[in-house]
Amino acid sequence: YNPVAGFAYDKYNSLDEIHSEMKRLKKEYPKMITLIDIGQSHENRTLLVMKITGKRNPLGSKISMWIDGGIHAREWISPATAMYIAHELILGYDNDATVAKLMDHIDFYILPVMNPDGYEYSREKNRMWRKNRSPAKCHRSTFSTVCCAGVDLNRNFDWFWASTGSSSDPCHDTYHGSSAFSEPESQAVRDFLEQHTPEAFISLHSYSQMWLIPYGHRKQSYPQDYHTGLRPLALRATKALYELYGTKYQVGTGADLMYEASGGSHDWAKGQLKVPYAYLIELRPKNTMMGHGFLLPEREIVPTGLETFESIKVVADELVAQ
Ligand code: ING
Ligand code: ZN
Repeated sequence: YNPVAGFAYDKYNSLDEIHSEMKRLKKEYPKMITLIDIGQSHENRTLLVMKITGKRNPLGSKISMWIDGGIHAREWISPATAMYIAHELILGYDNDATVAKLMDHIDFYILPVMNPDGYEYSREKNRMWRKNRSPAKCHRSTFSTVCCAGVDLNRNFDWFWASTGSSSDPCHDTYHGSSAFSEPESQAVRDFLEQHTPEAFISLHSYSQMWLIPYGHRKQSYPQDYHTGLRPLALRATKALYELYGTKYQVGTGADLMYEASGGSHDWAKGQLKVPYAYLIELRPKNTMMGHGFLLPEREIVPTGLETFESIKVVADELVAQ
């Protein structure tokens, strides 16, 4: 981190660089920003949430929106996009009346890196790492015992936990953990959200350009307001996203569009916490780009941030309108 050059919003940054930028923003905009330490990872890294809100609050009470990034270690565009959204909100407050209005009505809670140990591990040791860095557990098969580290945090939430699209083998990339919420990272997010139940919940992932709606654990399984609320808003949000650069998103449940998977945070947010608008966004790119789907070039960080911000504003605007 170079304090003179400042934070590079067009680069993939380390956890330290991201946390330093969050602290710098808080210093520069103390009335808009609060930093909240919601817990620690397995390796004792801080799970740092930035609360961003307007200085004026005409209603006297606030609705809130949660955005997390970096639940999966190798999906580097997701923390970068979370930081970009925070930056657009903060700078927009004094320059964009639309953004200012949203911020005067909504508390935004942004956790840019939900899996800090995995993120650093992906940066330093294994670019394709997905899980957290939960200490190795051993799995006995017919012929041998193998020990592996890491739990898939997006299989560790308490929504049909350990039923579909997840593995009981600690060596598997979708290992669901020893129990629902066995991990400090998922526990911290659960505890915080139970205290501050938001009206919208958005979890940023990559890749494939899909706006995923609950439920992902079974095909053709939908919340009762899927067709009247969740899906119409997702279509409007992805339309606004499309209008900036023509980036196309598919809209639907993860189970219908890809595969069934239980224990996802967006499913838990909707099904258990009853967050009205809970989504999972699979950011750029669309395709694997010859096996490099997670390696989105840095030149696409800012365009991804800008187009995604357009869709976030649509969701936020819906919360204010209600
Ligand atoms: N994708 C999600 C995953 O956790 C998902 C998408 C969730 C699909 C739930 C189906 C059901 O597997 C990423 N990026 O990992
Ligand atoms: Zn993911």
